[in-house]
Amino acid sequence: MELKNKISEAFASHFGGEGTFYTSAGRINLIGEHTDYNGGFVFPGAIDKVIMAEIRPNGTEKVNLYSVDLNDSASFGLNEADAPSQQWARYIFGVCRETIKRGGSVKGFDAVFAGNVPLGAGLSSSAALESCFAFAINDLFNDNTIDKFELAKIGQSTEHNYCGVNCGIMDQFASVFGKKDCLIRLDCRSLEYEYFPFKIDGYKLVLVDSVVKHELVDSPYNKRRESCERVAKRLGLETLRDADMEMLDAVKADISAEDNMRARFVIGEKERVLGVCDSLNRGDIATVGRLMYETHEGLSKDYEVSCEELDFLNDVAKECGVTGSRIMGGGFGGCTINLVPNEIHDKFIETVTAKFNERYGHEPKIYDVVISDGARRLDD
Ligand code: GAF
Repeated sequence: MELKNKISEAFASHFGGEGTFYTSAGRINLIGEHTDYNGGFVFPGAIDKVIMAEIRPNGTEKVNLYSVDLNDSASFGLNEADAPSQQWARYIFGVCRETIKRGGSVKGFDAVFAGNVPLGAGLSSSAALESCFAFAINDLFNDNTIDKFELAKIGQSTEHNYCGVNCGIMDQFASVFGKKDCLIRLDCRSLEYEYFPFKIDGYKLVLVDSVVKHELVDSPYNKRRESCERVAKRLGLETLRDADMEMLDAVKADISAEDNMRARFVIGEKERVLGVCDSLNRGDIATVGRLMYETHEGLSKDYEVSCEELDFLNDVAKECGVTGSRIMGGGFGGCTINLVPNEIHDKFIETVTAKFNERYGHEPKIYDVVISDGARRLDD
């Protein structure tokens, strides 16, 4: 059944009547991994995998939620002490609390939501959920007076303060600012951004999900961030944004070999994002692809956020002649993102599915994705 109908039926049966529909999207990132919390550049876009919610103020101080996909309900008040026990509901509780902390208004509401962003695949289902509710709360209770930058920060602070993930701003920014057919080159230090039309004739963006579950809260993601912060501190910098290889070499003796490797990756990645943007402008897709493979290599060997399955997927992509392929998102599982020429698309999918199945005893999941709009109200 279509997502909207499914939600509408559940809303009528749980709460009666109807509310207003809001949606937001998961994201891909063409390049620029682990650079956001280092004040660097990223190059994400929202995709056609969404979270959708039907919401109606209920005139109380209580929020009542029903998740269609989990078939689970939660209710909570709006004070700090009212945090719900279920993790999925904490994302929404966090958005309410972070809005209130910023002086915004939140009143009680009833909501039903569902989605098709694959969970644990590194496509930021959590950012989609956060930005969907942040957008809705802004619209329903704040006359849209909270600007979009703040909406993204509300989602990010939710991750920090209610979900235990010390993430950067990329995912929430992409979900809030996402625009059809455009990637966003975002400077994560200044939050200046530019939309890049992204519709490369003759290529598709294909995600291959290793189905190795990606949960940042249980991964060493926060540790990677700490490594970068240690090196920046040793260099006397606020973040690694202004670091270069020469500076890094100069403090080599004072930092651990591991921290050195992490910083080396970040410094290289920062440049690769700019390289990809320039290459796209020139229509040089081969260079875009080469830089994506370089990123994979760095994420695997220096940043050490890959796993056997993701490296395998990357090798198969290379063998099949895929233009660019790499781990996408935080790593430790989830998807590779692949820039695939149309003429080898079907063959690549067939080959990667068969080879992965042969090696790991189960098929990967494949998603062709299209760059789409991010958070918004659905009016029709
Ligand atoms: C996760 C985080 F949430 C982002 O902020 C970003 O750091 C990404 O991993 C790695 O680039 O998606």
